[in-house]
Amino acid sequence: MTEQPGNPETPRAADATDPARRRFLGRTGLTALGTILGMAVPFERNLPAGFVPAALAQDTGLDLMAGKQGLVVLGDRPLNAETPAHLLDDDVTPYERLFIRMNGLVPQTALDQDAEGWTLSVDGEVETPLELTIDALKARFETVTRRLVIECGGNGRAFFQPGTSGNQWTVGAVGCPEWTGVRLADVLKAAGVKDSAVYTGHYGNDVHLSGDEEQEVISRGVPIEKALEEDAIIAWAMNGEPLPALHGFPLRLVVPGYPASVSQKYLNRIRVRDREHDGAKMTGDSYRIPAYPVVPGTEVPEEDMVVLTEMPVKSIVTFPETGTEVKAGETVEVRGHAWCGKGDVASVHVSLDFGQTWQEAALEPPPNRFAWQRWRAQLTLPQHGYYEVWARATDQDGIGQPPLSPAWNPRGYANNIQHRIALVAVA
Ligand SMILES: Nc1nc2c(c(=O)[nH]1)N[C@H]1C(S)=C(S)[C@@H](COP(=O)(O)O)O[C@H]1N2
Ligand SMILES: [Mo]
Repeated sequence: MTEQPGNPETPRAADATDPARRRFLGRTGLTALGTILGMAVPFERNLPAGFVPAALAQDTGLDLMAGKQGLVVLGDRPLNAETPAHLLDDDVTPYERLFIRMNGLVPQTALDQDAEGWTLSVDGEVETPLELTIDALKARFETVTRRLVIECGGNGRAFFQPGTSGNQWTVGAVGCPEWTGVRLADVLKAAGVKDSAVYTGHYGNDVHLSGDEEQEVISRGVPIEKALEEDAIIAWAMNGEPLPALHGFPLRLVVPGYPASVSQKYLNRIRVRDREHDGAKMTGDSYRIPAYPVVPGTEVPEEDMVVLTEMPVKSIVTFPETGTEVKAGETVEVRGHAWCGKGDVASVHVSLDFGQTWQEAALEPPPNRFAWQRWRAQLTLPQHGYYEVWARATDQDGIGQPPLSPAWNPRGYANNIQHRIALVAVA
């Protein structure tokens, strides 16, 4: 199972399992409620045991959304929210507009911004296992700052026919913040990767929705060759600030080009494996696609599913907002971003006539590999009426985005269907 909102059996069960609530219950007890709220609780004696007052009930995560602007919440336990395309216009995605994908609960250490004693272990198929504090990471390895796209493997799932289960992401489970940290490759090299190394396995300290602290929330990995490329970083900062609670404080991996599920938040361990990693959400049909094209809607035997690796070429239109009115006969700038799991995007084209003709957009080179690339096109809507702008990016191998959903797969991954917006021209 993957990408599916958790479903605690009853709200009460959820109350009892939320770590913040358990802390409240464990540390303070209900008698302290009046003190915490700063007011009398006349019927306090009636509160049933194990009950958490609504004023302190933060397990939905929605309170964590306070600093976000304009995101669409798809689920609150776990918290999942995407960004409308027109709010993704920035070259560097600010905190306020970065999508959120939680498979479990935000760990208390992140909520408290408490990195005291945090270490990153590197073990498994390495010559010298490492246990690095954040200070040691900063001291031992070169610090790099990179703009890197993270895109959920399920972005675009909503467009598959027939539908597939999981969060119904449309176009906004993607962003391109600026990350600061050290190269994953440098850390792995310091540990000395053995010849037997095949894959990485990533671990974090977020809490499973069941509340069971032994249960892994998500633990994915990448082929060792990918991990040893210089692009992936172990980050402690996003856009010049310590990582926010929602995005992995105090450390996260950012492995660009692959589904963002490999970019482990709350990172505390990297285990080098001698086989394909088999952590939570690596097996079954999680982040896996059929090894061959299948008829939409068919069941695919588990042994025929392979791990989703490189994300396909994609683009979005971020300006103007869909539905905008423009003047007929006047030139309007249409713009957006394009990115690709293979590296640089080769070209972006736009169509104003439902795909009959295409005009090449101006495409900027990325500031660094795996950053998204700005594209712009000047369009003139000839007369009043309804128009659509379709955008199509093409990768270095000449493979472009399809006008309809690409290869259907049981869990709805890697949908790079062309993005389109509506424009209305007025006389
Ligand atoms: N520890 C941890 N890391 C995680 C996840 C998670 O649930 N827990 N979700 C993954 C998935 S599926 C995605 S798409 C990205 C989302 O990153 P963001 O929430 O910072 O946008 O984080 C990845 N890393
Ligand atoms: Mo994801």
